[in-house]
Amino acid sequence: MKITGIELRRIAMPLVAPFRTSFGTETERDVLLLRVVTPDAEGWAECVAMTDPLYSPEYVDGAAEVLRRFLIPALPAHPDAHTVGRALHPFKGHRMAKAALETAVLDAQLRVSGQSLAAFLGASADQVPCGVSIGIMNSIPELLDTVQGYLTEGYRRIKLKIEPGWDLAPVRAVRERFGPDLPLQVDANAAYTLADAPHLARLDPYDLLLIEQPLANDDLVQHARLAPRLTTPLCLDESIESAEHAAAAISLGACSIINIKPGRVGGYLEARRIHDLARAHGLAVWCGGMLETGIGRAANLALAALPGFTLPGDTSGSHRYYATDITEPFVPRDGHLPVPTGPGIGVDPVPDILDEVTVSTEWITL
Ligand code: NPQ
Ligand code: MG
Repeated sequence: MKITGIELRRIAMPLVAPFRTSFGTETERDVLLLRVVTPDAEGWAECVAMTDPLYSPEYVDGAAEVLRRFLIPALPAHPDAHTVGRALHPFKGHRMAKAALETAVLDAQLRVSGQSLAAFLGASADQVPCGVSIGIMNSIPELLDTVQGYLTEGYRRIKLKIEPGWDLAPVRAVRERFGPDLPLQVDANAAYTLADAPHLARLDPYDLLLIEQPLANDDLVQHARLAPRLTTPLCLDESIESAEHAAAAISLGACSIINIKPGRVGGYLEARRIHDLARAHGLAVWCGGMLETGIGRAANLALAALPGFTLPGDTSGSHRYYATDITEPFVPRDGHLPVPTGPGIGVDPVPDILDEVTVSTEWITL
């Protein structure tokens, strides 16, 4: 497949409500989109890096720079999704930028061959259950109202963001109000240390599905020490950047569940490797989210349809984050989203909407 050029497009997407985590509050999503142009098709992808390097070291301006300066110039003359990964391998890190480039090439390639991303990856489901991630709130009553709203919309699983000072009380309140059958989990985004183990063990009575990334990104060994001190299953997000990291975490006993985000691990092929490895070892995986527009959301739904994704993901409907999505919105029905069936990621940006949110575009001729 010959690529004639690649467009880098920055868009600004206002969030329906501020989203607060242990590392900060977001009110607008600053997204880098890639459009790979070939004589026969265009491929789209979304880079999940944030404006600031708060979730991981990557950030949007850095991702755009590494793409234009190193990654795009290193593409093979006739790339496909497999050869892209190999060509980018010499460059260390920058997995979100690499993931976006590989995914855009893969989308173009699949649109040419007429195959859906879900079929390419080996998906076994045609719809996936929706979970929702709920930010840190100003008060418990506000939190309970928010949870009630999502349950009314049909969401199947609730994830509460936690941090020191906002952990036991919100979990207790949600459990008491919505009962023992609500699938409930928490995400600390690395806000604790191993010294907090006795405190985190106080979450045990609330029968959570899992606790996600309690300790720092590079604290695999400390997570392995923490895991046996909790009855709540330990899930890793930020710590797992590759299948090698997943193998290390599994052999250390650092987690029993993995949140797979294709951007964090360098793309959908690496995400599938982690799925395969986890499945072979009997670990559950689920598909995380990075406040994606419809472009990234569509691709995540394809991944979440693989057989090892046995827990609901952060694969919410478009309106969880955006009043107007850049694609046809994904709207949950009966608590599920459909896995796209069209060629590639199966969705396209709506040109007028895309233009309205576009901040800048840059064309790179190959
Ligand atoms: C997580 N996501 O699982 C993250 C982290 C996260 C859905 O909980 C802007 C862009 C704000 C990306 C906040 C969810 C973000 C972001 C949090 C990602 O850890
Ligand atoms: Mg997380």
